[in-house]
Amino acid sequence: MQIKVVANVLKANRDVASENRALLKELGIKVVNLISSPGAGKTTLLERTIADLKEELPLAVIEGDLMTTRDGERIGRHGVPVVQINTGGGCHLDAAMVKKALEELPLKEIKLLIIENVGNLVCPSSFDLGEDEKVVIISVPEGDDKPAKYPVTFRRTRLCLLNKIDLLPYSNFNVDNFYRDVRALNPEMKVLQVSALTGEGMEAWYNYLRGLVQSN
Ligand SMILES: Nc1nc2c(ncn2[C@@H]2O[C@H](COP(=O)(O)OP(=O)(O)OP(=O)(O)O)[C@@H](O)[C@H]2O)c(=O)[nH]1
Ligand SMILES: [Mg+2]
Repeated sequence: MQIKVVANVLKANRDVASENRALLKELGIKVVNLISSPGAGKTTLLERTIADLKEELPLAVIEGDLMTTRDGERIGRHGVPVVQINTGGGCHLDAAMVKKALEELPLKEIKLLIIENVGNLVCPSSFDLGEDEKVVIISVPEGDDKPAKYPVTFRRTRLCLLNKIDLLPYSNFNVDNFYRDVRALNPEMKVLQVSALTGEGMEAWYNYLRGLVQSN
């Protein structure tokens, strides 16, 4: 009985995600679902991305957070449309939350929507939101063993950003071990090394976003 209920929740979520996907496709909007542990740098990466790309790529952001509007306020200061979702304790966003948030965004004016999921490396990857791509961020201080220990998200994504590479000289993070474990889980995974703080490596991430927006 318990298993049936969970299955129904996931099926109901998939149905709403399909509606979101169809609407966004019709409008020609590409969608990225950003997933990471708390503090890996999702909002910092978004802030720099917006500052560097907003004139070139009209974009909007949906912010997911348990309780506060702090990340939404950080994004709002950059002058792009943003909707903050508070899950009230829930550990991930779901498609119905995103559907409601879409009603608040000027969809006809944007080409790219980036969704910052709730900081959590496990649950968010099980809930389709209607995105084109899930992107996972791991940061250097978390340790190089995280892909092997939290494998599910790495099997469901095609791009991993290794953030906070400015901290590599002060850390025992082993980049070779990290790549080995990522490739063992997902041989197709593309990895980009970035620092959202210093801007190092960010151009490759921007090229990825440009390519996504131009794709069919
Ligand atoms: N050194 C360094 N610090 C960074 C970098 N990116 C983010 N930070 C710092 O990491 C901390 C957390 O960054 P956030 O961007 O708030 O992380 P987040 O993933 O959005 O966090 P949650 O929304 O709570 O899950 C902040 O103090 C940032 O300044 C980076 O590339 N290098
Ligand atoms: Mg954040």
